[in-house]
Amino acid sequence: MKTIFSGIQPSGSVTLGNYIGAIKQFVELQDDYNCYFCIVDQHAITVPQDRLQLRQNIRNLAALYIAAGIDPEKSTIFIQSEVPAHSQAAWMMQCISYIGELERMTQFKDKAAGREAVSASLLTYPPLMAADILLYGTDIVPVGEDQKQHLELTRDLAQRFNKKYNDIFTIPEVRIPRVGARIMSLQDPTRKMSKSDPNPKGLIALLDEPKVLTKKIKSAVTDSEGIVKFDPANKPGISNLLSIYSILTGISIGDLEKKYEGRGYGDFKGEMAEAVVAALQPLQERFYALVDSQELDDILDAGAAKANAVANKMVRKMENAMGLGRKQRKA
Ligand code: ATP
Ligand code: LTN
Repeated sequence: MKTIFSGIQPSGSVTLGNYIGAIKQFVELQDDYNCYFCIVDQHAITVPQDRLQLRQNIRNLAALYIAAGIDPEKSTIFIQSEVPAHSQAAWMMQCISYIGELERMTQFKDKAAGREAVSASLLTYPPLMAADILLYGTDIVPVGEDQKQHLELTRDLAQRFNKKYNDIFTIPEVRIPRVGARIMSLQDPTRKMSKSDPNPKGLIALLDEPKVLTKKIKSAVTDSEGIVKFDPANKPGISNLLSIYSILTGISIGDLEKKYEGRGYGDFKGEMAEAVVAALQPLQERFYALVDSQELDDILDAGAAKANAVANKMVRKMENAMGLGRKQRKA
């Protein structure tokens, strides 16, 4: 069985973008692959976080993974900081990364822009991500479109290590969903929906209450034409809503266009809100039953134990290849 690894940062309320771009794929893939789904809390602290909020976000994300359909019997769910091999491997990956290539990452440029102080970790974030992936012999990494560049760098670093030291890493492939790879902000449909958006009106959180959710959809920015048509270049707002509506209901975009022919955006948004509420309701119920339970802790403990066992072996291989520490003796 091939191996899949992916991670999400506990950096805010998980959005519909995260669900459609990432989590939904995880659920679909778990029957056919050996899957690791990580809560990448060490990535989250590359920008300032409130400690209590971070703790809560970590737990929420773990419960959301499961509420959304990831089955802990099939997949390994764990918290990055509970598997020290990630930081050990990240250091080694940093040692073979060049500052120039890290500075070229668009996520670094975006996140560094406008900050008074830019942490060194914002720059060295991709080698940590490479470590996450390479530790498990990962074949495939399902992510949204925005992570493509990081995946290319991961492949470069893996090849560089293999060539320079020893051929120990599998070169991972990226897997981006055909539709919904880039869900846009409701307030600025030219920017991606992001869980750390300071304006909550731009995002739909998976845990938004029906009233809040309906209000956000009704106040989503569209255009003044009033025609429900999929045309991302000229009508980014309504096209984004059409994508979300279609993915959550399984109704094709063409059928939705027909359904709303001759009707205005008001009707469309009202019915779309009902559909989104209906799609999220069972997920929210499962979430609340799980988030404060001992069961969740047991799942995360088991996940960390399994991940530690696999990742520690790869760290030993990396250290051996680079000549760190002492030669291992047979007991
Ligand atoms: P942050 O705002 O803190 O950067 P984020 O919302 O961008 O967070 P990440 O934790 O960086 O989320 O990403 C988790 C996964 O969700 C990744 O696979 C990413 O590609 C995917 N993803 C994030 N935003 C979107 C989006 N708007 N559309 C589709 N996929 C997305
Ligand atoms: N950088 C990713 C989160 C992430 C990740 C990973 C995704 C960290 N490690 C390993 C896939 C595989 C992001 O910001 N979305």
